[in-house]
Amino acid sequence: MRPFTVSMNLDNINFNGNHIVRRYEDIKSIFKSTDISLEGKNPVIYEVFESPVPEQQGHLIFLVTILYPGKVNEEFFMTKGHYHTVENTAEVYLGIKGKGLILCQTKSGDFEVAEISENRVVYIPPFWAHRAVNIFDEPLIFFGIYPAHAGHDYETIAQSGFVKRVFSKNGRVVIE
Ligand code: M6P
Ligand code: ZN
Repeated sequence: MRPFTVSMNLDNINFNGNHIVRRYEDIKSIFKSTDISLEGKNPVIYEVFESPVPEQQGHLIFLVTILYPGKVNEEFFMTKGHYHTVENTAEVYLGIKGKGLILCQTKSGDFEVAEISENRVVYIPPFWAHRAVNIFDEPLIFFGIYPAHAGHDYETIAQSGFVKRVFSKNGRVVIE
């Protein structure tokens, strides 16, 4: 592979790699309850623009995630969340726009919440699952980098979920 550059222009983002789009119907099972008001609209909850890099050890995948504002009943829009299949691999996020929380947890039950916002860097160490939550009324946009061979383990989260959820209650952000 040869060195390359891509544009970070958010008005027209495209890294020429995978473009993942997840809508309400694709991921509604991750939320505490279903929301009839979203059934017909089936809004896009988030999209990810990945770099065109082979999923091989040695490479780094970089990406931009756009997590839209919204709620499923009282629960803020969020990503599915995952452990890495190769568990001893880390990830770095750089906040570009908006405000959110990165929920992190380990299989032994440790839990941590990291705030992400413009110009804030979040380091997710090896062995920590991660899920982004948009707690603001604008899109949460962040850049990320992780080892290209890491892989996504969604199954563990699908089975046991995250320890905590994030809700909007009376205009306040509540983690419970
Ligand atoms: C971040 C990264 C990606 C991930 C994306 C969406 O951009 O962690 O690797 O794919 O969020 O999250 P998820 O894969 O959990 O749906
Ligand atoms: Zn990851």
